[in-house]
Amino acid sequence: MAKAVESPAFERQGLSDDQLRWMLRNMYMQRTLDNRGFQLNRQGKIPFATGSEGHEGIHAGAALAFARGKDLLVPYYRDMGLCVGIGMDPLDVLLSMFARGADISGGRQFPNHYSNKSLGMMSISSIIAAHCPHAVGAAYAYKLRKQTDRAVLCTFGDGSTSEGEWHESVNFAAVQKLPIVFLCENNEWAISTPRDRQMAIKDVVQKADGYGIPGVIVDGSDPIAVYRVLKDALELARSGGGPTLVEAKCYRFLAHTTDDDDRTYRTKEEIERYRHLDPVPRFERVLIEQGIITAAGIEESKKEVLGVVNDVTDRAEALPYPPAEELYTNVYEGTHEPWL
Ligand SMILES: Cc1ncc(C[n+]2csc(CCOP(=O)(O)OP(=O)(O)O)c2C)c(N)n1
Ligand SMILES: [Mg+2]
Repeated sequence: MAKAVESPAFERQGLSDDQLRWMLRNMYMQRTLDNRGFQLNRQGKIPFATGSEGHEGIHAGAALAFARGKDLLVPYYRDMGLCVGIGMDPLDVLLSMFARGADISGGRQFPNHYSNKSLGMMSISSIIAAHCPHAVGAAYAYKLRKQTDRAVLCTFGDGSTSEGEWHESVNFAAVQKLPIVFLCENNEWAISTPRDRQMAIKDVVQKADGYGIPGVIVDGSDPIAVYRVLKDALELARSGGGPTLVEAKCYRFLAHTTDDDDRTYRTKEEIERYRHLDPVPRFERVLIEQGIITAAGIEESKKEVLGVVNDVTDRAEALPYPPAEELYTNVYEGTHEPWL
């Protein structure tokens, strides 16, 4: 049965003051990078950006639960804060946005579709849920190789759980008891499709029952609660206990991407109704109440983050596109150039 986890009264879950302030900084970093993407797009400097405003609590908590150097992250396109949280350089975010030659994919990937082998981060797929079988395949490999101290963290949105590949992946992982955690970032929308047009159940986590795995709901605007739930689920996976489906409730405050006009399918009033779920002011309040940060400390942290984002924006923008003659480099195996 799915078990609901309430956001408890403040309980630091073994996290130090520095780790708690790190979480807040990660949330500022995500929001600042998000806004930078939208600004650069509106200035005509980059073709496309995604926004993850509202998902920051999930990303900060998940990033701390992830065991760097051991676990594998198989993220989706809305996971900028999670990718930066496990160690991706913000410069790489901007290089991807600007499609510069120095980008990890050489400027060839869709913007915001990062990968980073050294951090254990698989490439992001635009095709929703297409990455779930890949994540399960990696978890299967860990099992076959008896690498018992490693787990896979696979993330996706609520809409992705309607895809056949999602169901096949969860079923296979459950039957094989694979070391994987499925993290659904339920932001109530799949572009213009609201949750109640996507599924006839209230909670995504109910789907866990159909596959015989544990399902846990967590308040995605509380990074400490997310950390606790994911830490337990990843430990269960690493120790041979099989998969867990975690549903982190949140809300998408920005349009789906810079290409989307959300005024055509939802009202401003609805967005305001969800404002109480905004993880950033909520977590600021918690840390101030607990004496872990001061109002001045908050301003300092925001300023420092803005300085980093300004710096990486300038550096990325100043770099060149990949040279035209390298169009096919690392795209096709060997020297094969299909249209020459
Ligand atoms: C297989 C497939 N169908 C449709 C699309 C178009 N599409 C891109 S994102 C998206 C919505 C996904 O919603 P959700 O999984 O809830 O993630 P969110 O964007 O809300 O974080 C859709 C339908 C796609 N990329 N791939
Ligand atoms: Mg969604």
